[in-house]
Amino acid sequence: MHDSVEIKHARDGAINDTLSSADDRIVLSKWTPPREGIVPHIRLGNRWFNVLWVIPLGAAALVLLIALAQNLRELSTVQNFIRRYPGIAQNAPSVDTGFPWWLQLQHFLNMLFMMLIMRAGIQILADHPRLYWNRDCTPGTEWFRFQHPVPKDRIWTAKDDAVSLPGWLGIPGLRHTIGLARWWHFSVDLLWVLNGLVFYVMLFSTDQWLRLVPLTWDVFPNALSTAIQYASLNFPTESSWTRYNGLQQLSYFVTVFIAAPVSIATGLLQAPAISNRLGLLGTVLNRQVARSIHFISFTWFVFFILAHGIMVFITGLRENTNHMFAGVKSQHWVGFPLFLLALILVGLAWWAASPFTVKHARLVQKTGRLMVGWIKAVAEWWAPTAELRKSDISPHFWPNGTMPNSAEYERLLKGKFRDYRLRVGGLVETSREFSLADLKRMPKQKQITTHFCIQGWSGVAEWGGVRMSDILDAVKPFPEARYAVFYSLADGSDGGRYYDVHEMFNMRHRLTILAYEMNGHALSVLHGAPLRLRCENELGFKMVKWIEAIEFVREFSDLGAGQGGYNEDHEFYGYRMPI
Ligand SMILES: Nc1nc2c(c(=O)[nH]1)N[C@H]1C(S)=C(S)[C@@H](COP(=O)(O)O)O[C@H]1N2
Ligand SMILES: [Mo]
Repeated sequence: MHDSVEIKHARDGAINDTLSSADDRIVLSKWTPPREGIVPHIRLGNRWFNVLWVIPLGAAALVLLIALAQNLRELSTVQNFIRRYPGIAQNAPSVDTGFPWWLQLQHFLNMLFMMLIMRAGIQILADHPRLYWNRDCTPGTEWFRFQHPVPKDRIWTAKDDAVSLPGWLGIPGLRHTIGLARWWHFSVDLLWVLNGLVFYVMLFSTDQWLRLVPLTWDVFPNALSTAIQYASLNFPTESSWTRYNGLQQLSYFVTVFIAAPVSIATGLLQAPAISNRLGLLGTVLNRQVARSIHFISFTWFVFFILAHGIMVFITGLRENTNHMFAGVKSQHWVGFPLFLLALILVGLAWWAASPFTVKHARLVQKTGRLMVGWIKAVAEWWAPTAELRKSDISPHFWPNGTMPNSAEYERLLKGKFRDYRLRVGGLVETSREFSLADLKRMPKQKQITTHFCIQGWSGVAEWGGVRMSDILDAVKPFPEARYAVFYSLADGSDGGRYYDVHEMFNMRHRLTILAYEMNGHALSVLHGAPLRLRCENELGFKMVKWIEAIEFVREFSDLGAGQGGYNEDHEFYGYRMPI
C-alpha cells in the first residue's frame, strides 16, 4: 500500500477539504431559480410561428375535411371506390387467436412507460429548449424553440437558457433537472425496449404479426377509403377482432416498426461515445440532426396517442376495451372496468412521479445508476476517434458553468497566469507542480473535436494542449490509483469547489488533453483559462475548466457528497457519462 501525497491548497490546507457536501433531495430555496420559457415556436424561413396556431387551424381543417368527405361520398365514383375497398383488404389474412394476455399486458406496460419516457424527454429538452439542423447550435439558426432569442448584450450560458416546466408535464418540472430526468428517461427506456423486444418475439412467433404488417398493396386504397369514411362521420364496419382496417394497420405499423426504432437510434446518436465513433454517420446524422429527428418521432407518438385514444372511444368503446383489456369478444362491458383501472394506475404514476423525484432525488439517481449504469460503462469503452476539419469549427461555442470569482483567481489572471501552478499529487511516485511555461514546453497536441453538453447543445472547436498521458508519465501514478480527480479554481453553482472524477483508462486516451488553447488562441476566461480538460468520450460537465489540481485516488466516496463530481453531488448526474 502506497502513501498518498496530499495536495495543499494555497489558503486552507488540504485541497479536498474545499469540497462541499450536498442534499439528497431538491431543496427549492437552493435550486436553480425558475425561469419561464415561451409557448413553442417554429421557424419557417425567417418567420417564427406560435405552435398554438395548430389548434384553430387544425379545427378549421377538420371541419373542411368533414364537409369534403361527406360531399365526396355522394359521388358514385367514390361510392364504387368504397365498395371495392371497404377498409379492410379482401385478401388480408385474418388472425384467429384473439387478443392474448401477453398482448394486453404489454399494451398496458407500454402506456405506462411511454407516459414516463415522454414526460422525462420533454424535461430533457427544456434544459436546452432549442432544436437545430446544424451541429454548431449558433443562436438564431434553430428551427424550434420554447425560449426567447438568445440575448446579445451579455454572456448567456447554456444553463441560463434552461426553462422551467409545470410539474405535471416534465419530470420533475423544476428548471435544470436534466440529471434526474435522464435517469427516468434512460431507465424506463430500458424497460420499454425490453418490453418491445418481447413484443417483437411474441408477435412473430404467433400469428399476431399479421395484424400489424400489411401484406398487400391494397392496404393503401383501403386506408384512403377508411379515412374518407371516418371523415364523413359515417364509419366503416369494424372487424378488429380478426383484422384491422388499412388506416389502422398503417398507423400501427409506422408506430411499432418505424417510429420506435427511429427514436432508439436517434437517442443513441446524441451520445459523445457513440457519435464520435461513427465517422461520416456521426457527421451527417450529427447530434442536432439526431435530436431534431428524435423530437419529430416524439411528435408522431403524441399525435398517434391522441388519435388512437380518440378512436378507441368513438369507434366502439365497449368492443375496443373488451379486446385490448379483457381479450374477449363480447357484448358486455367486461374490458371497460379494466381499461379504467389501467388509466387510474397510469394516472397515479403520473401524479406521483414529479413530487417523488423532488423528494427522493438521490434515490432516483442511485436507482438509475443501478439500472443503466452498466450500459454507460460499456459505452465508455467505445473510445472516440472523431477528429474534424478546420472548416467544421463552430462560429459560436456556447459557454457554460459557474465562473471563477475568487480573489486568488483574480490575482492569477492579473499576473497573466505567471504564478499559476498545476498541482498534481495523490497516489503518485513523484508529485509535481507545473507552471504554464512548463506545460507549454511539453509536446503540444491539437485536435478538432465535438463538445457534447449534457443539456443538448454541441459545438466544434480546435483544442491545443498537453496530453494527459504525458502528465501521467511525469508523475507515475501507483497501480492502485483508480481515478483522477480534477479540482477547479472555481466554485460550483451551489457553493463549494467544482471538481470531477475520471476513470484512469480515459486519462490514457490519445485524445485526452489539458487544453490551454482554443481555436488557435490562448484559452479565454469564459472557456476555462488557464487550463481545462478535454476527454472526448464524456459529456461536457466532466471537462473541468480553470483546473487547479489533479489528484489520483483509490476511491471517491469520501470526496464532496461522494458521487464522483460536483454535478453528480449537487445535480444528481451520473459519474460515467459517455451517453
Ligand atoms: N469549473 C467548472 N468547469 C466546468 C463547468 C463549471 O460549471 N465549472 N461546467 C461544465 C459544463 S456543464 C460544460 S458543458 C463545459 C462548458 O465548457 P465551455 O464553457 O467551454 O463551453 O464546461 C464544464 N466545466
Ligand atoms: Mo454541460
